[in-house]
Amino acid sequence: MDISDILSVTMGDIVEQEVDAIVNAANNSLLGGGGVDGAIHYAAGPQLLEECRTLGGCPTGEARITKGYLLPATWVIHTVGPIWKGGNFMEEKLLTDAYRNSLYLAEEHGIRSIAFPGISIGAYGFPVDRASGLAVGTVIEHLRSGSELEDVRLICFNENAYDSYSKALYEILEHI
Ligand code: AR6
Repeated sequence: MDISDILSVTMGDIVEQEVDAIVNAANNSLLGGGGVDGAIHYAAGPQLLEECRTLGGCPTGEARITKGYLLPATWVIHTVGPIWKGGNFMEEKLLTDAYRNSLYLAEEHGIRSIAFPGISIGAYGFPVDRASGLAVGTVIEHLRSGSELEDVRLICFNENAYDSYSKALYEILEHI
């Protein structure tokens, strides 16, 4: 298996991705918000919020799945990244958990293609260079442990994020 055939870093809007599942960087309520969460709810339509109301929220680092409604994606995997509080509050473990639990949930639902935003790097303030290394490292570890995923996209919304996630991917691929 060649990781670089499966994992990619691209600039784009996650709501436009034609994949089995997109991941939402949500909050503990799962009842919507700003940033990518707001964009996903807007594009999916009000039925997404109706289904989210039935879920009873989501602890930080865990993930929940709903349908994609008006999105091109069939599913939305909602995960909650940590709020950055300086680095001593399990932020790195919780961000790793958010990626890992989203990937597990995807495998459980037979999902083959998935797109992630930069979880926690917006309103939640996680330093981009640390977040990108953790994101890429966690996805690669998952892909190497018997995954059925064929297409994993890390979608960046600005050039700064794009540079950081591409660099992390390049550096990790060079060392495996
Ligand atoms: N497609 C891809 N990436 C996007 C899009 C988009 N359409 N829109 C924004 N981003 P954030 P967080 C990028 O703040 O840090 C919400 O209010 C954005 O540029 O959306 O995990 C939730 O309800 C940034 O790089 O998520 C929570 O309360 C990245 O997505 C809180 O924000 C994540 O930024 C979660 O904060």
